[in-house]
Amino acid sequence: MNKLMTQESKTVLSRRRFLQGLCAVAAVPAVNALLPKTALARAIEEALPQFKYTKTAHEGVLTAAHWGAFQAIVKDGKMVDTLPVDDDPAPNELIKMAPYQVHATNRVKYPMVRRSYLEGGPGAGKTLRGNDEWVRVPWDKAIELVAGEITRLQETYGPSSIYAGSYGWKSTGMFHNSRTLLHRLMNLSGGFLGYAGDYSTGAAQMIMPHVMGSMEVYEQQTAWPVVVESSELVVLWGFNAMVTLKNAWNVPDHEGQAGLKALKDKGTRVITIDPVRNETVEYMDAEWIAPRPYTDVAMMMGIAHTLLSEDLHDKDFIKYYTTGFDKFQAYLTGDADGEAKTAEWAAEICGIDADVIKSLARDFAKNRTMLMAGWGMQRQQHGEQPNWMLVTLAAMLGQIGLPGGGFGFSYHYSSGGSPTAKGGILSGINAGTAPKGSPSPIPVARIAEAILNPGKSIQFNGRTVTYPSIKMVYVAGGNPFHQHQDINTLLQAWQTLDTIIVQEPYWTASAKHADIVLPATTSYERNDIDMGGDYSQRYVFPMHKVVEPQHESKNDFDIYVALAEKLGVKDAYTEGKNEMQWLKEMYDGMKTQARTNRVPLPPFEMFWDANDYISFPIPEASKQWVRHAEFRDNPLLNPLGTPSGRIEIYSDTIAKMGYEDCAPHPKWYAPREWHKAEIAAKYPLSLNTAHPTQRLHSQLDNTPLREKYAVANREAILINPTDAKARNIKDGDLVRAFNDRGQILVGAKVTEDIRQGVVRICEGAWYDSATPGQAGGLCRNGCVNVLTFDQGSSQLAQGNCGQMAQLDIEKYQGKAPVNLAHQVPLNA
Ligand SMILES: Nc1nc2c(c(=O)[nH]1)N[C@H]1C(S)=C(S)[C@@H](COP(=O)(O)OP(=O)(O)OC[C@H]3O[C@@H](n4cnc5c(=O)[nH]c(N)nc54)[C@H](O)[C@@H]3O)O[C@H]1N2
Ligand SMILES: Nc1nc2c(c(=O)[nH]1)N[C@H]1C(S)=C(S)[C@@H](COP(=O)(O)OP(=O)(O)OC[C@H]3O[C@@H](n4cnc5c(=O)[nH]c(N)nc54)[C@H](O)[C@@H]3O)O[C@H]1N2
Ligand SMILES: [Mo]
Repeated sequence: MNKLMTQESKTVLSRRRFLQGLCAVAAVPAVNALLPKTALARAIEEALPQFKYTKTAHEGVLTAAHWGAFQAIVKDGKMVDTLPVDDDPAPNELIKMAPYQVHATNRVKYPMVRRSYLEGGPGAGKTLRGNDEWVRVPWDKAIELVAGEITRLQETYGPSSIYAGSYGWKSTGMFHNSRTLLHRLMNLSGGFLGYAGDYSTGAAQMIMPHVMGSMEVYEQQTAWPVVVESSELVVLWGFNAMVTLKNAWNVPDHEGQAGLKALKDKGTRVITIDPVRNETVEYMDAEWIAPRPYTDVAMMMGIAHTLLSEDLHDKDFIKYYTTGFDKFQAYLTGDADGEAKTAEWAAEICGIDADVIKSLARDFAKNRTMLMAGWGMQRQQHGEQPNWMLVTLAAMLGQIGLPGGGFGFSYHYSSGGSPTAKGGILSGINAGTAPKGSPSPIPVARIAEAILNPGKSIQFNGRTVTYPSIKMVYVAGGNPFHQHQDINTLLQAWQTLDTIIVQEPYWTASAKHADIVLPATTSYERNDIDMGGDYSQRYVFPMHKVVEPQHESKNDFDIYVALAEKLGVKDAYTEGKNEMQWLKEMYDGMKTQARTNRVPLPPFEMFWDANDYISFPIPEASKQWVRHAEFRDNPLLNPLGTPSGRIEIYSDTIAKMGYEDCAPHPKWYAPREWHKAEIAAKYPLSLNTAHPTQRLHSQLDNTPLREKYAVANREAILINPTDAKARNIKDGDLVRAFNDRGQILVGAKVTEDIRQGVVRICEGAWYDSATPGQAGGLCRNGCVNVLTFDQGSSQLAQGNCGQMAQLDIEKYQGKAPVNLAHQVPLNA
């Protein structure tokens, strides 16, 4: 069904098959009862072309995860192996870790309560968090404690005292969505304090609507086939898709890797701009340009200045499709502030020769150029600017809306650019409606500051946000002790709260710092359903329960149902439906949409029993889709969602906000920590905290894949040979990395693949302090957020600055301490 078809022949075909489909449907009960799964799946595929019969599909149980869809092989009640589905173009080795996820030795086995809390109630022994004893309690007792505390706080302080935002990457599945299910419970029981934005694109998603009228980071990109066909030069700016495409928010379709491969096979010129010679540079055999970290905006300005001074910019495009270029131009030339942002000026800042900057400008202008950017460089102070400046650069090149030109901010994420299918879309369970009087959300990455500063007001995208007095944090499906910056401050914030509840499959650092830990199942212990391909919406995968819930763990849903019952809202919570009834309802809604699109699907029971999946057809038009082509064709009929309807290179809206840290046009701001700041005298190295290859953040750190990346049983640190030599550090050495905020142990990987003066430590290593419960302790596993600072990107976006910090390193001299990151606490 993936063959190229004309629109007409497809309609005819699907109509014919639809009739056959009806016959199959009529025979459901008989077929279901009589045929083994293989035969059933084959019979459905014959009748309904959107149903996928895969050869390997029947050896195990079909399920799916952030790492891909796979067959789980079960022996004696245990998951022992996995096989990728047939048409995954880039199967991910992470699926091999599923058995270790289920049977991990550090699963939370029973509901557990911190001893002081159990004995003294909310707030008792709060500074012992992270270093107290644990007591096992029966489920009834745990539910009673949690429900009782929700009631007490609602009655005493109201919903703003309960932070139940619970940001995080949980597991895939439209139903067992730990976060949405938590919000649903809290909305039914009085409301809660939630969050705005996210850690991924905190700065970009706030600035882009002012500039482009849409977020750009989570929207469909010009289709990969168009890029392969039309782009003459592809620039990967802070972009490492060969790593970041491994996993996706829904089940990945891995079409992005197929796109990169096609580009490589064609021999298209690819340039990567990144302080690290990353896996994508290697794979694409790309030209590697390594600027100093956090200086990309200056480098882009140098390119823009060259375009302007050599008259290479597209004046018509600027005139018809943008607004405010004149004001930016005055800044660029120095008319406005006396400093021309020339290539020489940029070279001084970013450490790339002015000649290279100039030739980039000429090459960009000469070719059909696609600027693809990742998100690492916007997870920085003034992280709004790289995206705004890259759009400005693309506007000057005048190729936005042309096939293979312009910019793209999501080719590295969940396969943006994978052509969109025509079928049906699953909607997940919803959070319900926030009751009247619910507090307005806080920017997600301001959580520690909010806890420590009740009553403080901050600016956020033109609004004032006042932090309420937070008494309780409820986490389900996220890991704050990895995700958040400046862990030592987070620890101090945590130790002021009345109550912390963590619902988790594992004894993560977040669980270890809680009061009540509720054991959650993994997604392999329950039934669910999800889409495959965040952008393509191409697949529907069943996620069959592979093994029974381990130990005393319960599904998030069932935990909330028990709480809902205690809180008197059970019927509203469940709507009278159980797991399979919810799944059927979701499937049926999707099936109705598909039928409208003339794509017939089997009934739910058949889909479920056949152990196979749905693959929707991709219309030809999707493969030719060009982002912003409609705007380019007719900007009056198809204006952007900005106030002017055009690309805003100068924004009146932002001007009115009057923020000194976010000007109304793209601007270079020297960050508070970088190689030229005063702090660099003490801490000369600049930090890069990219996303890990063999993990999803902190997930899977407790699996054998660890052996592939850990050095001396710690998170690895990439060090340039010059920096290593100056400190007498050799490959494989244990290294202490430190600054005024904290210290961590890491293992040295000395390599030319990183620019001198820069070190890389991936995010996601589990925090394990040598002085548990006390700020400042050495993290024995190498959690990089011990070193980062906790500040908003600017008053506009308040995004996190996780990809920026100065530090130093030294060879670790003492006896290597035992790494307890993946151990369960005593008594647990
Ligand atoms: N310095 C620095 N910091 C960063 C970043 C960076 O680049 N640099 N990146 C940031 C980004 S982009 C992100 S998205 C965040 C990610 O931060 P998180 O989303 O917090 O990271 P995960 O490790 O995915 O945490 C998910 C947790 O949910 C648990 N979990 C999984 N499935 C379930 C379930 O079904 N139920 C329950 N109850 N729990 C479940 C997992 O065991 C795990 O502990 O980190 C951010 N932090
Ligand atoms: N394998 C894997 N895949 C993932 C994830 C994961 O944890 N593991 N996480 C998922 C999530 S939640 C997200 S948000 C995305 C993250 O996607 P991204 O944010 O794009 O990923 P990062 O690895 O943080 O950064 C990408 C590249 O930016 C570079 N970079 C960092 N700072 C700078 C800088 O100052 N200048 C320049 N030019 N380059 C810089 C890094 O060296 C890196 O190669 O990935 C998703 N995919
Ligand atoms: Mo993210």
